[in-house]
Amino acid sequence: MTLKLTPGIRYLSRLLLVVSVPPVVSALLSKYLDLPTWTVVATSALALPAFVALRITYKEIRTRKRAASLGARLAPKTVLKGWPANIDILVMMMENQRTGYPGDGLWEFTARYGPVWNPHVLWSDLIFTTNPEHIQRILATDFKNFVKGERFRSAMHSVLGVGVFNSDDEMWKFHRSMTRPFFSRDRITHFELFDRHAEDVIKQIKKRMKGGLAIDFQDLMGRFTLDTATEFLFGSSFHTLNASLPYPHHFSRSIHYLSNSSSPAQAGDDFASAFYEAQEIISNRERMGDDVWPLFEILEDRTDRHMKVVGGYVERVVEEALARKKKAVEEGKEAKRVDEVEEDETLLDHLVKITDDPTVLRDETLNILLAGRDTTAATLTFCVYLLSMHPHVLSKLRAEIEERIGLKGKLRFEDIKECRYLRAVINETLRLFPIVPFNVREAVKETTWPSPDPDLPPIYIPAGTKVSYSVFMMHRRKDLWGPDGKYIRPERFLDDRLKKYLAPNPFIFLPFNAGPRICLGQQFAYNEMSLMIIRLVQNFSSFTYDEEACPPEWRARPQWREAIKADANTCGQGYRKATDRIYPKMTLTMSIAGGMWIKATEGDNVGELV
Ligand code: HEM
Ligand SMILES: *[C@@H]1O[C@H](CO)[C@@H](O)[C@H](O)[C@H]1NC(C)=O
Ligand SMILES: *[C@@H]1O[C@H](CO)[C@@H](O)[C@H](O)[C@H]1NC(C)=O
Ligand SMILES: *[C@@H]1O[C@H](CO)[C@@H](O)[C@H](O)[C@H]1NC(C)=O
Ligand SMILES: CC(=O)N[C@H]1CO[C@H](CO)[C@@H](O)[C@@H]1O
Repeated sequence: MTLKLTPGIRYLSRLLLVVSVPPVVSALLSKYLDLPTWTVVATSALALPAFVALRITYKEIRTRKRAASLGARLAPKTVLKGWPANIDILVMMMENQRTGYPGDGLWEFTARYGPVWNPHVLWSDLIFTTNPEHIQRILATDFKNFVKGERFRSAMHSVLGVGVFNSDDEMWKFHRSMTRPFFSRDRITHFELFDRHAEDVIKQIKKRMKGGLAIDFQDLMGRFTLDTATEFLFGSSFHTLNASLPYPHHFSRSIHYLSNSSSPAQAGDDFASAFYEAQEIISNRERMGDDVWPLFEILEDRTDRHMKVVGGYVERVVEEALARKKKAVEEGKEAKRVDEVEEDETLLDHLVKITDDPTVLRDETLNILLAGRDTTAATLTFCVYLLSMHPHVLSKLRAEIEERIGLKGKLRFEDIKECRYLRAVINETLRLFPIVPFNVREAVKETTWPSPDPDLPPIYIPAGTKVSYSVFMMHRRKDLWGPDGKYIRPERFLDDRLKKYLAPNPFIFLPFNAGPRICLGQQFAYNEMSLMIIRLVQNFSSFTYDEEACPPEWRARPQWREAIKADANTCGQGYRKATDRIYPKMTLTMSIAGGMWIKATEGDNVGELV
């Protein structure tokens, strides 16, 4: 039997080492200097808090000195209720994560302190920014100085291992260069693959509509992207679109769990939910912070159970791929070039040409699955949510598709490039609901950032500081996007507003990040999403959002409607919070809590459109 060290045990043993220094030292001193016992006890008890207090004070003084010598200032430290160590802010953030609308509590800080501030929870610095110039530094111009870092890696490791998402420097370069050729051009076979699975989606919706009940479009998109991803990554699809789909909560809660076959589709459902749970756990670790989360995992690594399900499946697929390669080599067929990707090659086939290491293969494919699947599914879901709430956008989109492609029949790969309004609709979705809403990096060396207020000195960033940035909040700033920034206006990506706001300042729109770590799958995602939306719009003339079908505990909270009154105090965000009829929820990525339930009308009833 092997004894596995849980994250909590590892953390506590490090802590114990530190805590035991004062008693050991004072015990030794008392032995040699012959001091009374009470001094030993007293110094032991007081030494640690004194040491911690000294360290914090020393760090504070040093930081101020360094900042002054560079002519810079510190980012404003936030105060909420003034509890010690800003514990109240940690509690507020955890509570909002559980029940709030994204950005709750943070907009108030931004209104008070400007776009950069430091919540300074448990005396540790975290520089938070929604400023495009700072985000540009982090991602592009000062890229080398802002890494994911050891602390991020240790929180993510049990799920992401050492893949492209979770590595820095040379390791990251290795992973990125290994995967890049696979995404280097538009692959027609992918298009055919998307289309096959999209047809399954349409069939499922039509089938459900015949019964007159709503369908959870988010669940459907999760299946669509899992089926396509497993096929292009591994070569065989899970076919989860073929399993029984969940029903609205008021129809029957239990039906959801009734399917009890051991079909591959069921295995796919298990895989998907285990992977989701694991992601939720690691994103909570990141939120709690490096000194807190290990304490919640003393008895077990909470991801273990889920990763057994996920890893078990991936390891099997990797073994099969390695066996195929071995066979090919034995038959003398292995002459493919590593820097080229065959048209019908899966990612895994491509990777086994480069390495035989099963861990690298497992981690890399899981990283791509994580990076590519939920992001695409959620964006499609938010997009159809917006279409259902804004029928005039849908009818304009439908008109474009009718004109450029036609509402019936064959779809050619080249055609989707013609649909500019479609891209603008996708972009507007990504602006208001960027799927990676918050992100974090770590400064390697000290640096300064330009002050958002030109009358004030630049902002000092100490070495080793965590910096967090929110694309979600930046995308909603009306000083960057104009007075109509809070409304759904796809046209802003096509008309004068483009020239006025985005074109001169491209770093205000970063749904895929920027710089050397920009999303590898951006083009791939636009293609997959465009195809799915075109097929939906061809087959259906309207979508109706069905709030009643969503479990009550996950509907937009009634009190959110009040937020409109706090519009000014929250930089104009009260409007969105008050009008959105969904509950956007964050793990590592953002999705809709309780699902996104819709009804759809088939295409023949075009006349009914407003
Ligand atoms: C709408 C869909 C998508 C969105 C919004 C999105 C967004 C992002 C973002 C924000 C990052 C940066 C994360 C970070 O560095 O912290 C990222 C990275 C990445 N994305 Fe995407 N992504 C999408 C789809 C995809 C797809 C379909 C794939 C692949 C099939 C993919 C593959 C990757 C990879 C491999 C990285 C890591 C790049 C690196 O660290 O060097 N993404 N994506
Ligand atoms: C989907 O399910 C149906 C009926 O259960 C079956 O006939 C069909 O072959 C399945 N398709 C796939 C692709 O698994
Ligand atoms: C599912 O199948 C297992 C064994 O095949 C059985 O024990 C269990 O009761 C079934 N569950 C449901 C909900 O039918
Ligand atoms: C959408 O955004 C992308 C950047 O992510 C940009 O390259 C593209 O031009 C935009 N297209 C439209 C039509 O808005
Ligand atoms: C299931 C279904 O009816 N799908 C149709 C959706 O629309 C396209 C374009 O007209 C058809 O080719 C599909 O058969």
